[in-house]
Amino acid sequence: MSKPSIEVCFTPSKFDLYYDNQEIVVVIDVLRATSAICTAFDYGVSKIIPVSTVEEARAYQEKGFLAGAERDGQIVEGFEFGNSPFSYMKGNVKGETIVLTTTNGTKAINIAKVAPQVLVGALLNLDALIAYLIKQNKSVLCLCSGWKEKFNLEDTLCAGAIAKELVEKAGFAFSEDSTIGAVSIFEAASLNNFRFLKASSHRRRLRNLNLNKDVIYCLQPNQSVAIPYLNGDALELLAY
Ligand code: 3SL
Repeated sequence: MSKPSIEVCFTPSKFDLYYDNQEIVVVIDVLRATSAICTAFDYGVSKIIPVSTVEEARAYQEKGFLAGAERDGQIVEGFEFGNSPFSYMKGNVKGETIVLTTTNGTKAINIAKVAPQVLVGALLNLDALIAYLIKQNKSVLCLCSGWKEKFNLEDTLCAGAIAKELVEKAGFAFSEDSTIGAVSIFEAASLNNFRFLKASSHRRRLRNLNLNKDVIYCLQPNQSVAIPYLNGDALELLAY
């Protein structure tokens, strides 16, 4: 039997080039959507409905849903939540269903919907996710959310961490240069993510918005064992 593969796609617009119809897709948006989603589940949220546009989020809000919306790093006016993991730590989300739209992350999740299984990945849930993927022994595609279709370092670094472990610990195969590049970026960071990403574009953007605290939180590996997965239109917590 052939070995399962692990590959990395750097941006959502290239998804069709890399997706092969059968892989588990892990959507990654380290700063900050997938980190905020893991945190919301850690703090008891029941479901998150990821939508691509502010208009869709508003339509849900008008039907009475709690909703979060972020664009360019800031909470969109009129919404309860943005994209900060800390906004989900206040005991205000327990048992709730939240509709969420973010600049890149929720769009990437919706693009990945064609896959048989869509999981949410971040540095925060890294080891739990890797252990789960190794157990499945199925091919995996890491989809980096990037920034407005541009490559970014933090999602690639996280994808590289996943790829390296799947290859070294479980013998997954790979053939794409994007995967080799992602692993090299993870190795170059040599576990000092904060320093490695110092000059990165989204760290600068979030620093200018006084969101350094969010960055520090999101760049810590293994603070969570939550693995959110897409069940129809909603993310739920995987029981594994
Ligand atoms: O791009 C996204 O989906 C967001 O994570 C961006 S931000 O970190 O909220 O600015």
